[in-house]
Amino acid sequence: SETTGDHIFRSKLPDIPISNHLPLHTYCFENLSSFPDKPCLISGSSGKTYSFSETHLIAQKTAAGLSNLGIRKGDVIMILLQNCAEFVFSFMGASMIGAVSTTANPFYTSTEIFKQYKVAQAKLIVTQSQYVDKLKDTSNNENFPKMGEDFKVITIDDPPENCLHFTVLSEANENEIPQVSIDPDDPVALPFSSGTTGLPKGVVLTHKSLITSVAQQVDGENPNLYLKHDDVVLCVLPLFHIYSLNSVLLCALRAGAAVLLMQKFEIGALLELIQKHKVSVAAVVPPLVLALAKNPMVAQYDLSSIRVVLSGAAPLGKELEEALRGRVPQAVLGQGYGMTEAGPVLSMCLGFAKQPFPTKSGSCGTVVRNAELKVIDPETGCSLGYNQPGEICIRGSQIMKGYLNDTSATATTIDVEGWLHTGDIGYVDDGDEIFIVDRVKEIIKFKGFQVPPAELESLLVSHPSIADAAVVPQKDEVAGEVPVAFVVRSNGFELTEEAVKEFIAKQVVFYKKLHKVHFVHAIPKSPSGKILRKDLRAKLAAA
Ligand code: AYL
Repeated sequence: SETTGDHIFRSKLPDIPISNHLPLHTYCFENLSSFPDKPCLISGSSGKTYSFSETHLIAQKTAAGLSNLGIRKGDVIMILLQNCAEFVFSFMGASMIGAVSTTANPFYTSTEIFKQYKVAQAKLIVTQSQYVDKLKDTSNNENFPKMGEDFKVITIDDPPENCLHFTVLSEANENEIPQVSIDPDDPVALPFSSGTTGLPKGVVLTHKSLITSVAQQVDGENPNLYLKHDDVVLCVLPLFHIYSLNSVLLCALRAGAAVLLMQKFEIGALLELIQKHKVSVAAVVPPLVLALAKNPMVAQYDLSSIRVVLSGAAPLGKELEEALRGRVPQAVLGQGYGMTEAGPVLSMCLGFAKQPFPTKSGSCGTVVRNAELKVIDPETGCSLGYNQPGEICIRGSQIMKGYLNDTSATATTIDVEGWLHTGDIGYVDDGDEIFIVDRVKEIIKFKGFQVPPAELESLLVSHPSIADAAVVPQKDEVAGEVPVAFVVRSNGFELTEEAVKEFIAKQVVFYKKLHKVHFVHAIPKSPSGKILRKDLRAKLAAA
């Protein structure tokens, strides 16, 4: 169903056969018999290592354990964990019984967790004991879901009251996995994203989408992202975000590389682990590049094992890329460009290929193989050729099936011809490299994390003294962007900036906190009532 005259951009690598008829876990562990005893998961904090066969076996036990607890095909479990081996066992175990994992940030507030829990209709939550308090009802509302009754809670450490220990999963009998038949179009992952507009929505990623995306990166005779059996891939970015889940975990499992799990980012510990475990592939975000490029501690460590640095999730400045080059001169530096809804990877640096291509600084890579990319004029929808900036659209089997229970949001994101509209403005240069120059969607990116303005706006207008509000990004040296608010007070002028900031801070995870509040008399809007975000952004830039 190709529109005549569309200019379609393709990878420089040929298409490959992709085994996307398989269930995701079968695909990821398909090559296991050639490296059963190789390290698969390495815990950075404890040093504990699980081989590929151990990882596979514990995932199978976890599958049986989930089934014993009543989890059936199509059911959703919530993984509310920092990076750890149990994350992997839970995700793969769920896949094995046809269940779906919705991943959430353990730093979320109780309200944020329950919003996602409700929409996803999760039946069970895997977490750490320190987060269990957030799962308790503090509202005394009768309809509030109850721990142990409406949902089960499993903790990977000592279980508090009404919770079960992870061993009920990981020590179950793997021979008791129920027989389920999994269709390639069945969901397996349900990350949340606000996409181009509005509140966070469940992004339905199927077995087929994730296999296709992983294959586009690491499969074929000349993989776009070449991972070797002796690679150690750094997993410091959170696995609850699709970047790390897909491009680090699933890709490494498929390729037979080891994954070094770090619970959280701390520069000293990170450098120590890179040196100790001879990390060879580092997946990072621009603020981490900043730390590696500028922190004086880096000079005291041996980083010579690093051969690839992949940056993604937010724009990486050329200057920063050059600064990092000075620190790891032996490594290939490049970017991946992704969007949760796109499965997530749209493009990847071809300098990472087995037979690499030369690439340019500042580029986000070339469109992945087995996919089509086009750039359209945001006004007319007409497709554009080389070097002309417009909205980037992607088509292929890797993109999401749609938003969960939201056909209208799905229809505004994926058009009738199957093109997913990203809301990113970019162009493809003569060398087939993609450069992102702007964003037409609402989303604010704080260190690569999504901050949906609509969520903060709805919280703001729930305040009795706020009549109207708009939240937009402001450029920031360290975080890339930070959210700032324009607020219309409803009665008098008592409400202070501090009070507004405090009101929001109590209700949201740290990266959604407001950095500045501007009091205004009215929010600029279009005749149809849409906030004129461009005008507000321009106001900030001028200030
Ligand atoms: P979401 N450069 C500029 N902007 C980027 C880049 C990049 N390299 N990557 C992502 N973005 C922005 O859903 C862009 O606006 O997924 C995009 O629409 O949290 C938005 O972030 C999507 O945000 C990889 C590499 C996954 C990157 C990703 C990104 C997933 C972020 C796998 O290998």
